[in-house]
Amino acid sequence: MSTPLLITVAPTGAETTKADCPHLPTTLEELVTAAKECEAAGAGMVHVHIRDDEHRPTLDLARLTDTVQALHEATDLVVQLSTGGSVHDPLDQRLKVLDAEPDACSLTMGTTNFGDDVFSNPWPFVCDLYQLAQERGVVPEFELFDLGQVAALERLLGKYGLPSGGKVHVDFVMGVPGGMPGTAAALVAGVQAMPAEVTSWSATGIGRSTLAVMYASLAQGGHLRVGMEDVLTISRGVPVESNAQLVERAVEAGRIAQRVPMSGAETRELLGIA
Ligand code: KMH
Ligand code: ZN
Repeated sequence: MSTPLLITVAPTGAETTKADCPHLPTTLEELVTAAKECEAAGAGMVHVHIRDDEHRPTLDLARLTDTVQALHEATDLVVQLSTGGSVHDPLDQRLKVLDAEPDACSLTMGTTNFGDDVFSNPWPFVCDLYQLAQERGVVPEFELFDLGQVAALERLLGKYGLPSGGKVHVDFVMGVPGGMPGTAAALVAGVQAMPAEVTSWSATGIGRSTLAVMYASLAQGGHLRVGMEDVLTISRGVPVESNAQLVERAVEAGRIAQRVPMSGAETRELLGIA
């Protein structure tokens, strides 16, 4: 019997420049094309950061709204907007992301050193964003960069109850310089510490930790996030050509583990999205 596998694709991120990586989907057209290819390859959800006309990260509301609509028209993927944005985005703008009416949003459970920068997620902001997501019926994906953030999730759920739809989906983002390492040992520790309310979880390893985290997640029955937000080489020194290439690799790893990729409709059911 095969078990379903959610593959979330994070095609763009906020950290890589178009100049450094011309294959990065930074325009709406490129993003929609990438999303369609990734859906055909086996993705069920897309985690979205957008760029402006100069390919710089932006949280412009009109662009975000157009992006959600375009992705809904072109695919059946669950559209998850990033509320993390870039390390330079102010907290009030990050709250306004929900005005674009996505199916889902990322919600990071605490402040993390992020390379030489700080990814700021103070507790009052986490609480405001969570309550706003509950009000708006937007399903959060709780992004955990560190083990302390697993405990913060338990605290949040204890204080404010379950998300819209009643499901609790977690994504371990591992291997960020400043966060937990992208190792099997760290993932085992994170999974063991998860609150009982968690109904599904995935993991992604940044950079060279990508394969270690992928196999560790599959070994524990977890789901996967892949994409050019997280890794830009397919093997040592070999650049990724497309996001679909990373989804295809995840599908293949899942196949060996007897896991079958979930469609957008199945992903909606998993995450409690109406
Ligand atoms: N770009 C990072 C600073 C998220 O999308 O919510 C934050 C990030 C997390 O990528
Ligand atoms: Zn992101």
